[in-house]
Amino acid sequence: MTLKVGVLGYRFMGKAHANALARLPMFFPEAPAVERHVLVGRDEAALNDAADRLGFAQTATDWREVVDEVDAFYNLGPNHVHAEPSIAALEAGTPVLSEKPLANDLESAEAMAEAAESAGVPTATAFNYRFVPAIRYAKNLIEDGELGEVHHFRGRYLQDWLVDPEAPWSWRNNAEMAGSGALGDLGAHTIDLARFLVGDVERVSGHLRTFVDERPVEGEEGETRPVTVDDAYSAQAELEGDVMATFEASRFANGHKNDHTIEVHGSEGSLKFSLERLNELEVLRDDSRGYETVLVTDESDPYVDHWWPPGHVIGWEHTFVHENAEFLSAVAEDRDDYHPDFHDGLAVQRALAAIEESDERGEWVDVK
Ligand code: SOE
Repeated sequence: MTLKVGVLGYRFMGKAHANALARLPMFFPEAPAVERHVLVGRDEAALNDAADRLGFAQTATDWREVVDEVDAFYNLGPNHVHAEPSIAALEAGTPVLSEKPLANDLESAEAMAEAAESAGVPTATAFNYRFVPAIRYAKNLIEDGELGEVHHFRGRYLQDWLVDPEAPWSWRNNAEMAGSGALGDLGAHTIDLARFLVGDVERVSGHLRTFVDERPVEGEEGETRPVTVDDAYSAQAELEGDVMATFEASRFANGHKNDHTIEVHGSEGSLKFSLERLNELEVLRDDSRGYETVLVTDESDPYVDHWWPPGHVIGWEHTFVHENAEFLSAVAEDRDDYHPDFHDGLAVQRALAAIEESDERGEWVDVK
């Protein structure tokens, strides 16, 4: 059986997922056969060009024509577009992958998770960093008790693409469209990894900052639009199991391009991960004098046997291949054990909302 995949959105994430779908037959032959069946977008000229480049059989300008005639619907649109098409697909019984964060606000995320519950089909929130071999290796270390009792989780996601005040305005700068800025775009990934590696976020104290409050509109000489979301956030948090956590993300961290780092400290050891060195994990074991750099490229390491011999490293794009292989296998087998699903996406959205509420109230807030 070949799964027909319909995809809404054809820019950055459209390319990442189309590339992943194209890699499956060669590197994950046990995953279901898939067809890049239909690409959805509004601008017909750009859409047709993208469909050719990304290898889609056909195009559509209205997602309503697509959601009930594909075997899986990928919603890769801006955050404010995640809810309506995804809920319509679920109501038609179609499994859905939505890019992260799940939505632009908590109410929409709750509606998406409810629709997923009612539909009873696989869903995915595309937190792709769960599919880095080194992150899976880290999870296995923690679950095997190698770090002992976890005391600290520390996550930072630093970029610098907006530090130039002349960098143009985009939907990511608008509260109605994005929901939040660095918090939802980058912090969502870190909060999801905290849930994956350690436990749920129970209580937060958040701080948001906007450094540049208006930006030029690309192609519109002299026109500017307001920035209504955060450029950076930091938060302290308590995680399930009395774990002390700190979270931070910025789009103004000069010199950092896509620097997502995770650190976990336990009673018996510690680990450190950096996305800019994603094939490695720094591990401190109880009896060692210092951190050991583990090159996570052995064939016994998660996902590595699908690629190359030890030391032939992989990259950012491979995380999408792993994510697609896992999700589409769950779709083909109609399994309900795929994670991160819409309920995981909602749990992250609740933490995002609590961080924003804490910033507004200036006090600690429980994550409901
Ligand atoms: C922001 O620039 C961004 O593209 C995020 O939206 C992605 O989720 C992240 O993986 C890389 O950076």
